[in-house]
Amino acid sequence: GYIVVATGNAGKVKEFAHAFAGLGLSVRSLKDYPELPEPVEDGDTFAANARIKAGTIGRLLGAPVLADDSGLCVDALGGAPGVYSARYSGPGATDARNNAKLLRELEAAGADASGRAAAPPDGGRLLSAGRFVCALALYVPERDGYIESEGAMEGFVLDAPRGSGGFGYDPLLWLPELGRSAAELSVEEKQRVSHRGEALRRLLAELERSGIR
Ligand code: ITT
Ligand code: NA
Repeated sequence: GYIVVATGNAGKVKEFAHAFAGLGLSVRSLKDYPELPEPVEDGDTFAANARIKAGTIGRLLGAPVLADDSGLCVDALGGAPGVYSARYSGPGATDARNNAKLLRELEAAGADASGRAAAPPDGGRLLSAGRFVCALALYVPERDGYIESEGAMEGFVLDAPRGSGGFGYDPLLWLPELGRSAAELSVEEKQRVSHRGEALRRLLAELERSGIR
């Protein structure tokens, strides 16, 4: 069997493919449905955007569809980039440009979280506490409604990228308890501790309770 995830983000697809493989499901993403329109993410919250993406695609397909809206919330920037994480550096945004913009903004703000947690032993400064947040929405056609969950992963934004795994802002989020950045985790390790892994475990528990599968 397979599950449709209403995402065009290859980093998310890789993580969901890994997680659902354990349940014997493969993942179909928006790349597999080039005829479908891109959902318009105009919600104010991660949860609202996840519902928009799952509902738009789910109603068009008349099938259950999962969506993920996520981002990085940085304390020294009042929670930015938040729901604007993917588009932080403007039109033509890329992970590299978004990361560069984040470092510029934190430098401009004079952000400094030194001493708040153990920094990388081989150098690198902590600029601010922050967290990844992930909202999941599963569109359920029988109810024209949703099953929803959320997860978070706390860390500190570094003054320079570290690691080559993951995607997005992973190279900039330092996880003091693990002594690594999020980009220095394997897919398995990230799943165990990440906002997405937590949200997915909560969604599966919620599904179990609802008696849907
Ligand atoms: P879809 O809407 O098609 O799923 P998107 O990339 O536009 O793809 P979002 O609107 O949810 O998705 O934006 C999420 C952004 O937040 C993403 O582009 C990353 O920059 C960041 N992000 C989310 N989860 C992340 C993670 O696990 N690691 C690093 N960055 C993450
Ligand atoms: Na979004």
